[in-house]
Amino acid sequence: MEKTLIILKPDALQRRLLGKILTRFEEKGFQIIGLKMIQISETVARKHYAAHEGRDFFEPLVRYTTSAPVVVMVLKGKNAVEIVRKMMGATFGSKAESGTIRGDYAVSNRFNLIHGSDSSASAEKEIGIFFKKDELFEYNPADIHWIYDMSTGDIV
Ligand code: FUP
Repeated sequence: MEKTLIILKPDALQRRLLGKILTRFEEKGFQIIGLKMIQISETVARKHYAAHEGRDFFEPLVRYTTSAPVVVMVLKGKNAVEIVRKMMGATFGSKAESGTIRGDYAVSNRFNLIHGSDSSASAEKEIGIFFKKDELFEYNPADIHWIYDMSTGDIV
């Protein structure tokens, strides 16, 4: 099972889209193991987006990310990183396919509603930035045997 870090960005909260987006992940079958509302500090935003430092969009991106509260969460599931990225759609709202979160709810190339880790290694790093150990929960979802076929010993 893989973990991934999601940020429902300031526009998602301001536009009252939190419930709709969260529902997609719940209905898909992911397990929520951490969830909270925070306002991201400038220091944390710069650290989280360090890979983009020096790009022309970096400063506006930091301003956007820190401009209002966000919801951060950790999802768990088989291939969670790749599946969540597919559900999010392309980076630019204007390019994202219909049926994806950005494709259905965003037109902007910056205000694109959601962040999802782009690899398992980034997920581990990002989860460490946003969550303390005691804010993440280990529990057995009641329906896990109907989400995956686990009868063979594998998760299928
Ligand atoms: P993604 O992984 O899809 O969130 O996209 P990136 O890591 O490439 O970019 C991070 C954020 O920077 C995007 F969510 C939006 C913003 N961005 C811009 O504002 N302008 C750009 O040209 C590219 C990205």
